[in-house]
Formats: sequence, C-alpha cells, structure tokens
Amino acid sequence: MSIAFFDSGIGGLTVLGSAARLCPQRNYLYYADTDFVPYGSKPRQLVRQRVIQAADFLVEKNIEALVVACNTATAVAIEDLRQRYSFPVIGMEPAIKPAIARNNGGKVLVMATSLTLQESKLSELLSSLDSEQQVERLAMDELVSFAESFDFDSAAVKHYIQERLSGLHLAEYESLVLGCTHFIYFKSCIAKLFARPVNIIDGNEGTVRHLFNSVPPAISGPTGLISFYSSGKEDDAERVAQLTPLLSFR
Ligand code: DGN
Repeated sequence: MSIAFFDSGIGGLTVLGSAARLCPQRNYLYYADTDFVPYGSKPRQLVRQRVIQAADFLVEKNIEALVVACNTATAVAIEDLRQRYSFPVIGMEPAIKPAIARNNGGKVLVMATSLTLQESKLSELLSSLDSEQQVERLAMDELVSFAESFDFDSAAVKHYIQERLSGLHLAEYESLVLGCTHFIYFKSCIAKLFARPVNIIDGNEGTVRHLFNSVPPAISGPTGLISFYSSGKEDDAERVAQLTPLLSFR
C-alpha cells in the first residue's frame, strides 16, 4: 500500500519530500493535476470536482492515506474527501498558529491563492485564534504559473513579487506564512525583498507530523518507491527526471 500526495502541480512535491526524508521506507504516489493548474483563480465548484476526480483515480491505486498537499484544494474539498473515503485524508493549513506563537507583537502576512484567501476555512482559523488584527492576507496567484514553468527567480518573478508587496509597510511584518505549497520555491526570492530578517513559515512540517500520527511510519526495510502521475496518466521518464530534484527543495 502507498501514501498518495496530491496537488494541482509541482507545489506538493515539497511536502512529499519532507515525508520521504522522514520515512524513506514507505511507498509514495504523487499526482499533479497539470491539465487544470492553476486552481487558485478558478471557481470553487470546478476545483472541488477536479480534486474529487483526482482522489478517485488515486483510490484505484490501493492507497492507505491521502495527503492533499495543496492549500487551495484543502480549503474547498477536504470535508467532501473525508466523507467519501474511510482512509485518513490529511490537508494543508496555513501555518498562522506557529507564526503568531513565535511573533513578538509584529504582524503576520499570509500569502496564498485568491481562492484559499476567500474560503471560510481561513476565516474560521483566524477567528479560532482570535487574531484577525494581527494577520493580513496577500494573493500571489501568478507564482503558481511561474513555478509550473520552473521559473523560480527570474527578473519577471522578482518584478511580480515586488509589485505585489508594494504599498505594504514591510517593516510591520515579523512573519510571512506561505499558504500555498507552490510558494515554497520562492522563499529566498521573497526574503531578499524584505529589508530586515523575517520568519518565513510553511505548513509542511505540521502536515507531515499529522500524516505519521495517522498512519504508522515504516521503521525498517529497503527504500520505498515514488511513482508520479499527472492528470490521469503515469509520468514518463523525462518528467520524472524533472520532478525528482524538487523533492529535496527546502
Ligand atoms: N499548491 C496549491 C496551493 O497550495 O494552494 C496551488 C493551487 C493552484 O493551483 N493555484
């Protein structure tokens, strides 16, 4: 049996990489919905259907848990998935809780897709933490498209990030929360645009911890296999060679 990871594209590979480093003996599947990426600027109902379709495909592969390694898909479909399947379904949560816990009175800036920022899941999280005053939201949808073109630090990327940050008082923010798994690839690019050091936090560690609390980690044995799929078909050697190095990205 395998543990399946799902995202609209390459973002969730960083989450799979964290899990595989912790439990290399496990077998993993990774599914990218490349025919429909990006999710973040599409209608929620359509995204929800695509997520369920992808999960149904993965269920055929004999899986014991599903990690929705996409904040957008989690925000729109996690409850449906949990009702539909009897195995553990683990989602992403923007790491606002740890950011607030670490802060010394400064603000938190949550970067995510438009859909994630609009969904009730985020407002519910903020009200449960009683932290609306301290947290601001910033949509960075274009970063998903840049990442899908494997463009992580070109002049166009820097220009886009700079433009999105202009108008904000950057000195007020003590932490940045990367609330989209694709944004992790831009961590250093984003950090450079802040005049002083800022904590940049993502939700990968929390998700992986949650996963191995839900399924037992394999303790011994040989290294397991990772299989890659994109929108309903197995990836060819060329794409696998392109994706594999991203598992080590931190
Ligand atoms: N990796 C997805 C997320 O965490 O939200 C990106 C969604 C998208 O396709 N825009």
